[in-house]
Amino acid sequence: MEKEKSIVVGLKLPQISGEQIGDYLDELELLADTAGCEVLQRVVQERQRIEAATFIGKGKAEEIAKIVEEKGIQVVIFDDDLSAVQVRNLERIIKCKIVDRSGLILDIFAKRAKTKEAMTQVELAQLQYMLPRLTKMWTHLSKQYGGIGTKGPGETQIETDRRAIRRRIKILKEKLKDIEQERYIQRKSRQDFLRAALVGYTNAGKSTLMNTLVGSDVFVEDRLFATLDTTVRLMKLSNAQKILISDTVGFIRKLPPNLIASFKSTLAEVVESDLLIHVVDVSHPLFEEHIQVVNDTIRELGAESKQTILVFNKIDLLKDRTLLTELSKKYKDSVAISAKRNINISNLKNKILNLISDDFIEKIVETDHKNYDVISKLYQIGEILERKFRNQKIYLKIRFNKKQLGNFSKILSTIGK
Ligand SMILES: Nc1nc2c(ncn2[C@@H]2O[C@H](COP(=O)(O)OP(=O)(O)OP(=O)(O)O)[C@@H](O)[C@H]2O)c(=O)[nH]1
Ligand SMILES: [Mg+2]
Repeated sequence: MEKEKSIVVGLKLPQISGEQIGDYLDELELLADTAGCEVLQRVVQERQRIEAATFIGKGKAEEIAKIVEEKGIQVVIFDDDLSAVQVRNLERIIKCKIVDRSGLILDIFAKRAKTKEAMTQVELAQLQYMLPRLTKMWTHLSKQYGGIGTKGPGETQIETDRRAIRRRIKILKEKLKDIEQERYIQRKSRQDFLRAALVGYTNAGKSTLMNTLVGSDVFVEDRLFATLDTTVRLMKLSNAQKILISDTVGFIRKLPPNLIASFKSTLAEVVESDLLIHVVDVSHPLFEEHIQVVNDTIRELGAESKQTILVFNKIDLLKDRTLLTELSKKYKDSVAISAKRNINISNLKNKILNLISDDFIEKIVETDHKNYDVISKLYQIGEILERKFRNQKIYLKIRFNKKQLGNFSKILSTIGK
């Protein structure tokens, strides 16, 4: 498909530094590229405050209109969210499609969603985003242009009235409830294991780390939102200690709120996990802001009180590693690694082991050495630390997850029968 020619626009308010706005627009360009746009130019306006009617100043909008005409631009992308009125006014001046940040992110999600679950979630978020923006002008323009801002729910929905959209939203919500139920049952069946969830900003290297840790082949790409679903795998931490680890969708600055709400079933793995592994791309200039964004999102999900390990990834890209010494002082429970180059992975595994060790207990079992059934069952639920034989008896020192306590008692109750 041919790439749509586009311009990205940022508004530099007093609280934003020049460097920051540059980094924000770098990210916006990456998003635009992921959505299938070619960015020909970036425009930054410095202002004291937002212009209510047109977001940027009217003069600046007219300037953009000229560039659009000269260069045959098809889409103008704003780094912030615009109101329906602002979009309408801007389209009147600029005379091409106007897309805001949420619209762009939703569009990428729609293009990348593959599973039934992700597709349903994205469609719901898109319709909720669209509903207040469904004006005559918008509908008209969306029909006129294909490409970004219109993919997803399909052109047919855009033509229909609000009532039809509301009906569809209701159906989608019901569908999601069924999916959630299904997922819930699947998760229930895995509840004997401790669960860790990889979380982090998009492109931080979560899927790469998942692959390094468990030797899986989750899709990795140098693009934003490569992952939209949740993958769960069993990870071996030591000879007898295994935990479940999940990789899921990444977060980003100003993630549309409906999107987080719609992705509830995908993100359930995060909410229900025992431990969070927060992956950070430490080579990114805005990595500390990214940490903040991820922490805020985790709070929104209601998972902020979970034990968390902060993982500074991509240290192979750092020219100066003294930064890492500072970071280890500032953030306790952190570890610096390279998922791609396999640096310090064993340190990370040890850190996980240490954190979860509180969840393990040790017991001694004494039974007849011919009680093979009991012995093999004990081997299944935990790690045998010691084994001694004396007078036809076997003594086992076993270490297991507290979640196995019920099973352990069951095994013990069969002894002596
Ligand atoms: N140099 C370097 N690159 C890395 C490292 N870890 C991951 N990458 C690269 O970073 C990019 C993103 O990696 P992913 O694993 O897809 O990141 P993610 O966090 O899963 O991203 P999303 O699923 O899009 O949210 C890929 O190009 C990886 O090869 C690392 O330790 N060093
Ligand atoms: Mg990923």
